[in-house]
Amino acid sequence: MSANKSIFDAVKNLQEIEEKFEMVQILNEEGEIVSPDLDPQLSDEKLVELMRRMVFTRILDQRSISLNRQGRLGFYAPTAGQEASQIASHYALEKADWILPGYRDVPQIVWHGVPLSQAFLWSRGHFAGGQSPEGVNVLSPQIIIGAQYVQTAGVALGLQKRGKEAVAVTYTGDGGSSQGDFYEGINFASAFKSPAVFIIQNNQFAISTPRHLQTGAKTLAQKGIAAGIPSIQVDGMDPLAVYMATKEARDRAVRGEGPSLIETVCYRYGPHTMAGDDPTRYRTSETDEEWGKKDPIIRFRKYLEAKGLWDQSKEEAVIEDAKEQIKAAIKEADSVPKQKVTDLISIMHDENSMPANLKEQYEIYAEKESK
Ligand SMILES: Cc1ncc(C[n+]2csc(CCOP(=O)(O)OP(=O)(O)O)c2C)c(N)n1
Ligand SMILES: [Mg+2]
Repeated sequence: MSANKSIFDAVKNLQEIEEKFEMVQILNEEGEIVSPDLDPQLSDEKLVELMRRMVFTRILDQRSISLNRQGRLGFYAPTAGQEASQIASHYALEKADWILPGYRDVPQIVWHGVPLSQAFLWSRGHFAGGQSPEGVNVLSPQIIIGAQYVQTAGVALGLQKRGKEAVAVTYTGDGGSSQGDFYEGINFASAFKSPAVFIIQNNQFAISTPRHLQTGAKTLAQKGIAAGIPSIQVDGMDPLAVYMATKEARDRAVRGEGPSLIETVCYRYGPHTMAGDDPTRYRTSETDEEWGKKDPIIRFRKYLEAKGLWDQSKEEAVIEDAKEQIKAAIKEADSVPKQKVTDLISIMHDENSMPANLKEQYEIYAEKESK
């Protein structure tokens, strides 16, 4: 026996854990159910509604890109390719749940009740875009990578202390799962057994950094294990797998069994944001094509068509409706008065509580703006 051979085989220990993280799939690329035992058995009506939301969201992405190019939107992070990860996970939630999104997660907050016009104002950096209507449990999309994971631990703890039957759900990316905030958030929520659902949308890139350079971990899901959190990796292009995983995680959280972590393996078809990155510099058209074949909408369409639940005319009606709603929402966003410098101060402080230096500036701008 060699002198430096340890009695405990730590390498084998790691391998055994990593091997357990197989990617769970329910609906394959051909639109066939491959894991009938895991099928969430959604009613026909619910299946159709899920498809409607995914198609609507794809159109919202296309229109947002073109509005951005026309200079009618500000910051925009494209979502095409991530509809199953975003919409099917949101579909497993209830109105009482809290969503803590990242900058790419605008579709989920829109389906949770944030008016589209307000999402557009958020894109423009207008403060009104960050003010969720009463009863819509959504925080403003986070720009600081991973910060929403810490906030989620706090919101979940708050729900727990108030005895609410609701969970806090958050999203980050493959890149976000390398942040300190990510680990702090999942650890804290697990230590307190708080009702949180942590979702990592692994879309393969953090801007131009590929997944394989991101971490030494074989899966991102396994990162939850160190925090003592039930964790799963699912096919993030499969709406049924994402729905099932999120529903189970939510059920567990409201039963008082603590947080869960879900890695959705997916792909963003577009650029990182509309601020000018060029994906052709860090990935190939072959990779794009390979992922295009896994498309969540194509496979769900096949599945629903085979069941006689979907056809071209239904899809066209959704597309028309989406275009109309988007048109009306951008018009509404345009009608909101432009924000003023004084707004930026007065939404933080009332006149009596303003620090003296801010009050001075407030008065200077109030004077200018009155002209
Ligand atoms: C703390 C912090 N560091 C760096 C950035 C700059 N940044 C913006 S997006 C991004 C990549 C994030 O990638 P990922 O988490 O995979 O999410 P994705 O954009 O792919 O959805 C980085 C590094 C930031 N916003 N915040
Ligand atoms: Mg990413």
